[in-house]
Amino acid sequence: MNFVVLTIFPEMFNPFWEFGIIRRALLRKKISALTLNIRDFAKGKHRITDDRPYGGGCGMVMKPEPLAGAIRAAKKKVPESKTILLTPQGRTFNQNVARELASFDGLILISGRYEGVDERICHDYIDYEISIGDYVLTGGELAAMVVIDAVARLIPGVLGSSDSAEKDSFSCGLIEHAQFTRPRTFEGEDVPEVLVSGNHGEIEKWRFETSLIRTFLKRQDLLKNRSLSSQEIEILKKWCRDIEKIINSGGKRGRFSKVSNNHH
Ligand code: 4GX
Repeated sequence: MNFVVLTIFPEMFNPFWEFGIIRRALLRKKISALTLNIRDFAKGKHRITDDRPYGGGCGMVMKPEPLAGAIRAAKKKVPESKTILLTPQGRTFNQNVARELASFDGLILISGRYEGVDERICHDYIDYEISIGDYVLTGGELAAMVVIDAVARLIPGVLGSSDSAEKDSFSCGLIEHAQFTRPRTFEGEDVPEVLVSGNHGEIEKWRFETSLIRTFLKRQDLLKNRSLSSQEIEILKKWCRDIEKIINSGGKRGRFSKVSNNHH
């Protein structure tokens, strides 16, 4: 995967390329990264990239000519690429969009500043308009980093086998199971017994059940937008039965009174 970023603040990306998995992926040539300064494609002594909006009003608009020049230069560097504008008007970014983008050879990401870019750029040069969420940033740079980060880790060889992308949250539409590491007791709270049992079948079962229940408790929207497997239906039914037992017993002490210690 070849990433090209168009921005008037290329230095913002330096620390992003220089740490962790992104740095390793660059060193191993699993991805490439290039930032082009839109200002380098602006004409005149002052290399101005913005101008006042036609029709008046506050704020500034990114001029079309420098952006068009930068996009043409980016396409020359990475011919087989899609062009993405980061904008609050775009399609909301999620794991499915990340997967779709990861299938391309290259991505040209345009990080705009000011109130936006000239509409004629959007019409003629852009394949995708993407928003990373419904809030307003001061520029598209952080949004581009979010997209690059999520896409890069889907490229084969970018993650080590120990942190495979298949087992991640969202890859199967559920959030992750709870995680624990040493010490076994932390501030009076123990690690669930099953995780130290050494029984891998039981551990897998527990993890699957907790990720399903955690999704139900924290992100019901994810379950509503997805079909359930028969195994998942069985787990949810078991929880329904357990809840009914509590209700029918009037909550007297018994097998279910310690449910809050189950680390779901
Ligand atoms: N998800 N912003 C872009 C300037 C702008 C406005 C319109 C093009 C068209 C954002 C987001 C975001 C603020 C980045 C406005 N550029 N980008 N910028 N949310 O809020 O992606």
